[in-house]
Amino acid sequence: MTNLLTYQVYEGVAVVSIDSPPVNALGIDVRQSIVEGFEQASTNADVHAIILACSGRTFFAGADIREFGTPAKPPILPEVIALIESSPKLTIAALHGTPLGGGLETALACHYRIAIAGTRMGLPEVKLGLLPGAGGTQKLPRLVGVPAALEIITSGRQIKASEALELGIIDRVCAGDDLLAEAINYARELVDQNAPRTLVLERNEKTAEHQGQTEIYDTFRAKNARRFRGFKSVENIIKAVQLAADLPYVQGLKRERELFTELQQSRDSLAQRHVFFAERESSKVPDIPKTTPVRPLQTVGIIGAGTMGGGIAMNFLNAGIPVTLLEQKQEALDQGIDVIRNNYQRSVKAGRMTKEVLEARLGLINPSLNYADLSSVDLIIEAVFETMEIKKAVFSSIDAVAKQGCILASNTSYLDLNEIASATSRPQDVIGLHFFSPANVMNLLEVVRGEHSDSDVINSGMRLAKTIGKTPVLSRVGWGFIANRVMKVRSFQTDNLILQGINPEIIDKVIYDYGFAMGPVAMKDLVGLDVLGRESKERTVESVLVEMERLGQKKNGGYYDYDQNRQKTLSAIAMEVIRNIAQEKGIEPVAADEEEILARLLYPIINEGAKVLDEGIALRSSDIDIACIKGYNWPVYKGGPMFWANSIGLKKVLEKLREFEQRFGSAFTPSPYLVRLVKDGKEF
Ligand code: 3H9
Repeated sequence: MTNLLTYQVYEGVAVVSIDSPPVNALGIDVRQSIVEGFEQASTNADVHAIILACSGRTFFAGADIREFGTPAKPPILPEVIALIESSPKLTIAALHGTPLGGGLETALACHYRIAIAGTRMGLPEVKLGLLPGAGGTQKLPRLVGVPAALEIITSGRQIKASEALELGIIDRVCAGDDLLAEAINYARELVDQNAPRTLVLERNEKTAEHQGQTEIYDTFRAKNARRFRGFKSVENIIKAVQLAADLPYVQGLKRERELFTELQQSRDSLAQRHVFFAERESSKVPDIPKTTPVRPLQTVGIIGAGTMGGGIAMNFLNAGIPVTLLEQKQEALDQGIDVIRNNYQRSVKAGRMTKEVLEARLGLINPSLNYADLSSVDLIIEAVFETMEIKKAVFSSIDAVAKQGCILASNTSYLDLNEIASATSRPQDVIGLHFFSPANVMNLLEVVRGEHSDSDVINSGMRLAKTIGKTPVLSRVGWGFIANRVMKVRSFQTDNLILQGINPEIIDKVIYDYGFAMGPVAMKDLVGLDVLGRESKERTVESVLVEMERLGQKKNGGYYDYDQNRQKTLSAIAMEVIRNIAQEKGIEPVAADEEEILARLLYPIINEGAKVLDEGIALRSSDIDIACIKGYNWPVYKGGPMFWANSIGLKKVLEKLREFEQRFGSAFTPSPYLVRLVKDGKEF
């Protein structure tokens, strides 16, 4: 018997229980253990029912993602599932934690499923650029029908036990919290009643009504076209679900396997698997062990109720943490709270929140005009105007009132955190908590480690990210930290390309086609040209457009004109301004095809990423990937700039940068770190 398996028989009910921390992923040892347990139980004449369960945190949380890309070792999961399905005994899966992907597929091989309340199950393979490849696409529609299966599998969402019961994915929710005892009783009940032993694969009643229909899939595609754009796995999922309705199970299963294999070998899935592990890695700080203490986080103070401060506040309110929101003037405070209320009201209108929840969240705000009201909070986040003078004054005021042990955080995007910390008597308590706009939506939290930040303060910053549902990335102090710094170079190159006569629409198209939601020129218009050009004293296209009161989408259009439906057309006025500025600066037109435009826009980001690593600002290249994905919506199926660079080949990237350096100057000078990596034949 492998040491992952516990096999016990309780008066005719065998319990096959697996223990493989942390999440009972279905790696080779786990698969072997299941087979071992089932073989024993299936051949034992005294056993009438078999319960498949797991100990630890969760029922199998899916296939072992680390095994993908390595040669498959038998028994592979579909074989294990077939073995369970061939058992002559009554079979029951006892679920807890997060039965996901292959885990749920294994449960669907049993005749019955019981789950403890709090269990969250699903088929999240889409998030890894995959589809459920062990029967999930063929079985879920048989249980819940085609429309629900399409929604569940393409979203990859987790379903609560209560909803799973309603949908028919499971058969019973435990009344109490002793899963095993209730599963054994349930097994006895089923045996006593001589309950039917129908396998999910034999059930066709839910799929029959959609057999031969194509419209349902086309409508689903069209309705979700925007959300699905670029995700190849979604198309394979839709095809596979259609097969469940149209083909006998065995044939559908065979096609599912082919569609799965195609995805598993794709670059997109490789990128998404990289992102899965990168996301988990980013919260680890090598010199700060997990055992480092965390400071309490019961209450928060936020200084500044503007767009950023309000958005930051919402994160804590959503997590049930009271927020003291501080402003200088009553009017600004009222306005800030109104914006928060309006944001929540939009959720209520969309049916994502109840009025009671809205009121409860707003009830957690303690509005204030007085620094003294921050004296008892555990964490203070400053989100005021981005100038050093103001930030230092605010930190000095915070220092005067904050209790001992309070974490003092700045949301600065570009400024020197160490200088800000120097305005206090306790730089060890100061960190950066850099949120990305809109702060209640974007998932990135850059935790900035100051020169003097204490380990427990950094650890607390990393942990609090999880509390408020963000992914933390640790950054050292440096202009723009990680995400803003590396992405800023794209903006700079966009300006250069425009002045060299490249059509802004083409620039936007290239970036959109790569997978971003919006091109950089359209993005400028969205953010507001007045906001962008603030630091610059130079006469630029944007400064002239702002002089002309063309501020972007919000007023008179910018690079584009906008109709009442926000449909855009390139502005003749803006094009004229571009030509004039190019002439003033003596910039000659340059021809570039789409491939070159893409390289000129994105290779400098890779280069800047190399510098960020070389300077020790970021801990690892995968952190830069996460920062760009979570902070700037870099398409997840490209894996982030550094992963993408590896997949292109660093040698090719370096050669291009050198060519651009020759043609366009030092903005493309390769980072010595990148040069070293190529010389040593290494990757990021
Ligand atoms: C699949 O099943 C394909 C099949 O359809 C077909 C097959 C033929 N594998 O997230 P956490 C590790 S595809 C390997 O921090 P949490 C994770 O890396 C799979 N490792 O904990 C981390 O390691 P470390 C479908 C895995 O409590 C540790 O476990 N399933 C796997 O916040 C703890 O993870 C999924 O996509 C795995 N499957 O969340 C589920 N899962 O400590 C993916 C986790 O070294 N997993 N690890 O950093 C999850 O969504 C979350 O991990 C889970 C726990 C919700 C389970």
